[in-house]
Amino acid sequence: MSLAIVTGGAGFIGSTLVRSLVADGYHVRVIDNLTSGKRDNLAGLDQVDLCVADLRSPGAFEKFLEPGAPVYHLAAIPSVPRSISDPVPSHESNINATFNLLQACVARKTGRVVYAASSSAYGDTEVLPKTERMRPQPLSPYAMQKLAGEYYCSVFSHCYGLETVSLRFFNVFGPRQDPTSPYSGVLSIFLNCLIDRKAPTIFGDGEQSRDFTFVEDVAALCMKASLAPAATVTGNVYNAGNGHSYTLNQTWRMLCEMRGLDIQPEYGPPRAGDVKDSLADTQAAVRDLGHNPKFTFEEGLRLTLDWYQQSRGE
Ligand code: UD2
Repeated sequence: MSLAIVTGGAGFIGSTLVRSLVADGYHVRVIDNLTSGKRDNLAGLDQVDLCVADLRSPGAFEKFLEPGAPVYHLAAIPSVPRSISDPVPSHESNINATFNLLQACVARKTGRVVYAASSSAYGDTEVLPKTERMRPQPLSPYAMQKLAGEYYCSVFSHCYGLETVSLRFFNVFGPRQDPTSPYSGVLSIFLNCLIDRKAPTIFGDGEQSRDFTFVEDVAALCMKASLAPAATVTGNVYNAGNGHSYTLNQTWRMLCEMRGLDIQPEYGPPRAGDVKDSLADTQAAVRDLGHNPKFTFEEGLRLTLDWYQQSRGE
């Protein structure tokens, strides 16, 4: 049985990827420090070892890497506002830990590293959709940190021959996304407000747009990125988006319609570091990686809503 390694595999996106890998016949080794990841996210999976280790300490995890095994690097501290209010931990986890991991992958001669980059790297562009050829213009420490990780991946490909592919995730949502923190992804918050029949708070006028991408489509793309021809993809960066965007106002209206409710959102001040509009050009990922998102936004929302209801026992 083939081995795959997933950093951050006990987190929301990581654990979905782990499930997809297991379904594909892999044995998966998860490296996670369990700061935001949860053992529960991996419950019921036999083909998984959880190695609790922190990538900020190089000596702590190198032994868990194996020659030739593909590595999916999803461990990170997400959130634009968290990186603004408390930049040191996210700097250490998003840049230093990524550097440590890449060095260890070279030393241990692992297989290809697929890196979870972020659409935030684009910042505000004059033109939509956002293509990989555009100059990055990060607007927050988080965006800058994720961009630094991409650059390190490309540099490690060029200088050390480590195969890497960076995927710029576009606002991933789905089951297991934790709605309980003030830094939680907006859809996890909206969906739980909907279940509670409560008004969400929208930061700004709600006309900002996002290319919300269902987590299973992102997991599928990660696996494709790991297997795509090395000569075509090594060292490259690709958009991992759905290719459609919705404003927050539209999204909340859609959710209310799904439930036959009419709840007006509350509005608060715009958030520092927020990107105005986000929409992925997916052509390069389709061409080079075989990206083929299967879930429309509405399908993803329904599946996620069902999951939250079940997990809350409703
Ligand atoms: C960024 C990245 C995303 C991913 C993520 C990780 C962009 C466009 N996207 O997501 O790809 O890397 O960071 O954290 O940069 N909001 C509300 N009310 C709430 C919560 C959020 O109005 O209760 C707004 C928020 O101001 C923003 C939008 O919803 O305009 C999305 O916020 P988010 O935190 O879900 O994700 P975002 O776009 O910062």
